[in-house]
Amino acid sequence: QLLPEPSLLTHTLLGALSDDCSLLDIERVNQNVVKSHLETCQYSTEELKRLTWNVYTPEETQSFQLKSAEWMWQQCAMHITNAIQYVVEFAKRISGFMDLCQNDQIILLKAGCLEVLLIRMCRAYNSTNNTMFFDGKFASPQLFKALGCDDLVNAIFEFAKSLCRLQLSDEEMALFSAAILLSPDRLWLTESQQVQKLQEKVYLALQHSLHMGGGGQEKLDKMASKLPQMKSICNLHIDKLEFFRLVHPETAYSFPPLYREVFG
Ligand code: CLR
Repeated sequence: QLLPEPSLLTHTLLGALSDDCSLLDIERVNQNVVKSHLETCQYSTEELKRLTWNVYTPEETQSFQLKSAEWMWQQCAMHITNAIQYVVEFAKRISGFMDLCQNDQIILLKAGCLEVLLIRMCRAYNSTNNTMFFDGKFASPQLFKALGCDDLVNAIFEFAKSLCRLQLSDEEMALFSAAILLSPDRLWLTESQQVQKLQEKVYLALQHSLHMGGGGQEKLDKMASKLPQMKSICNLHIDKLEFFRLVHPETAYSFPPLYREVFG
């Protein structure tokens, strides 16, 4: 046999590439990131599975549609803020994150937390009926009509659907989230070198995990191809929030402080 098995080749490459990142290191990074994800993902897979058929009735959906934009934004901002707190906790548990200077920790979280939420979201999305877990039950995109941003909501649901098709495991989601959070190219980072080192380790762990689980490079490419879509959803969210702030300054002012800080 001329070519070694992919996993062997990966071993050889990893062994040859870095003395400071052995397979043992990679395994340690993997375990730390996956554990952090599972401890902070807000809803367990079992819990979500158990609730799959808990869908809002047409009457309930309509009552949400009849709410004011202010009320609906307030509710969504509250749920998103709550979810962000779990993402912050996830970041804190990633080895090395807390060793970064506080300035960089904040920059990474501000820039990456919505992207992490978008990845986590596919756990809370049911593609068989196009619904998303929201406040205890599964909601269709129409339920969010009162927000007045159908394009954003539809883009979010579309993204969830397309990410779901990749059928990421919790391990893959965990490593993907950590790799995105630890992006060394975020603006205003002071120690981007250090961030890059952390990201490299997580990336190697993700690569390693994908090669073990089969699919390998193809799946990694598909994951990477989702990044532009995530960026555009983040930008659209900022646009919508800005517009809402113009029309309803008092309501926007009463959004949770964490939400305002992250997206302000
Ligand atoms: C994402 C995964 C988190 C838990 C969570 C909390 C809030 C949810 C979010 C998930 C998915 C998207 C969501 C959001 C609340 C409002 C938002 C349902 C499940 C919808 C799409 C409306 C967008 C509103 C804009 C104003 C941003 O672990």
